[in-house]
Amino acid sequence: MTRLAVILGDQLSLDIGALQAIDPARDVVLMMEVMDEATYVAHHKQKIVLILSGMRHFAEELRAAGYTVDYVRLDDAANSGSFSGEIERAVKRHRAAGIVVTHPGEHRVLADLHALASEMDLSVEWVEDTRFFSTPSQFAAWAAPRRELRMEFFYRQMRAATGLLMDGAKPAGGQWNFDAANRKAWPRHRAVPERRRFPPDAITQSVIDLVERRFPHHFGTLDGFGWAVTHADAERALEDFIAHHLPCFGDYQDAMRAGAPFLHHGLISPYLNIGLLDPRRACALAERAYRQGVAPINAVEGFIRQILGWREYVRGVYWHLMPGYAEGNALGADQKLPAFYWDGETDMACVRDVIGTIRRHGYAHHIQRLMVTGNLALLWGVRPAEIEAWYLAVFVDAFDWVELPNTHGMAIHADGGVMASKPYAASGAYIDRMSNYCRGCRYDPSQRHGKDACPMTLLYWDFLDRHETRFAAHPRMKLVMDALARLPSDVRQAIRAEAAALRRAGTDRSAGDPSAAL
Ligand code: FAD
Ligand code: DLZ
Ligand code: SF4
Repeated sequence: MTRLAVILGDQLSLDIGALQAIDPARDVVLMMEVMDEATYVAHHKQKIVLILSGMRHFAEELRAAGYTVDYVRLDDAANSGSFSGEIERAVKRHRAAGIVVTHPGEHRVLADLHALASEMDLSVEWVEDTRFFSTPSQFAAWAAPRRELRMEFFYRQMRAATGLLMDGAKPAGGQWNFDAANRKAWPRHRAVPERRRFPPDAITQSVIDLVERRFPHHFGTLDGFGWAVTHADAERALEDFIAHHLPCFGDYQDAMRAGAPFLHHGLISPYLNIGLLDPRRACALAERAYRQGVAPINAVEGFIRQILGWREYVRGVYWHLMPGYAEGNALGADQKLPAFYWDGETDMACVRDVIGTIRRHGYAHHIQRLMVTGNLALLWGVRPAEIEAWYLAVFVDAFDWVELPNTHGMAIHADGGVMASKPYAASGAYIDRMSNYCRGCRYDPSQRHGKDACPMTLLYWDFLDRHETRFAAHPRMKLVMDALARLPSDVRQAIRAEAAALRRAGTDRSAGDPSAAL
């Protein structure tokens, strides 16, 4: 009897487990465009286009490869709007004996599918997602005996296990990590490189029209949509990056520049996350560039660490600690998300630039996510669930397994130190050092309080003040906590009062959250 291989919108890989487990001559591939997935948070318009167009192109690829594909479109009259509803309908339509599902990337979807299976008494074959270097159970085995989890040690084990960037038992270049070489600011007169983008074809254009029609109130613009939506174009994007940008990736990995969102970053996370690119291929091409002398070790090690280290590590943390992980709020953050996260209307030049970039591209690079929008949410004390829903909505590459640990753990320290031993809190001085934002800003990054005080700097000292008891004895925060203790009490009072006034001003209008309209 027929079985259905369920392929979700982030499982667009020809070698995905569910496709390997079926007989193409007898079984059917089920793909479903459903309202629930577009609206559980109000995703950026470009994210919906990327996924639906990626799905439609992938369905064509599967048909060309000999699969029978049952593809449910968003506008199909009988579309129930949910994965569960569509699987139930498809099982009846095909009188299917059961379904085959590759382990989904989100706990929410996994729980729904388990519930459906038991309600329908449906036979489900669960297949491992092999598109990662490690499995959740390997991570759990690594984590079990450890008192604390640190990416660096996981990463070293992954290097040794895969042989990536290894010379025998030793790390290539003689060191595991070249991060210290990767903190240059963008030189003032250095030209900003052009990046390859992919103009919409007819399929993508019809999805753009659909999204404009069905999701007009969602965040972001579709003007100039330029993401790849096929394997072939994603491969071109990767090759372009390796040839033209990888050599400088390390040097400028942490640099930020107004009006220049991409610099030498990979721009490949959406493709890796939905299956248009294979992380093994990305790492292999990067290593080849190093071995051929085309890219230096600090660049290649830095790039491979992001994929083999951070990407695998956050996924491991997610499946190891979910669902409880999302519930933590170690710093007692209780503030509403400021309205300018949605409309960018703020005098903070750094925040305005980053929100504008996200609106235009559904993208910001890592340091912008961590040290501008993330740092501000941490210092502001935004409620974890609100800032996490924002990250999930506004980035084209956002899926719970990767967004949640990065936001909840790394950016806002809501996990109390599982992901990072100390909060990534920084004042305006950090942003001034790594960008040209402050030169175009009405605030002064060196001022802690007063009318010209930089909000990042003001809130940084307020953050230390609010959490003095918690961090006073933290060995890696001793210098700043000592500096806080030396501040005169009237200065500390002024910081508290001005920070409270800033928070009130940021949340006194409720502009913008498109999820509120759902
Ligand atoms: P590059 O800088 O070129 O890096 C190469 C690749 O390494 C990326 O494509 C990505 O696959 C991987 N990578 C790098 N850093 C990380 C990381 N910390 N975690 C996982 N993978 C990493 N990444 C997502 O893919 N989806 C998210 O929803 C997401 N949310 C984030 C939220 C916050 C608060 C922060 C601080 C980071 C988040 N990241 C997320 C990680 C990182 O910012 C993006 O992967 C990266 O900016 C994507 O752009 P790029 O392809 O140009 O990356
Ligand atoms: C994000 C998304 C959107 C917007 N739409 C769909 C869809 O219509 N159909 C689909 O299969 N997947 C979609 N996705 C991606 C899913 O949310 C993602 O596959 C699950 O969350 C599992 O990670
Ligand atoms: Fe951002 Fe402060 Fe610099 Fe302005 S002065 S750009 S708010 S860090």
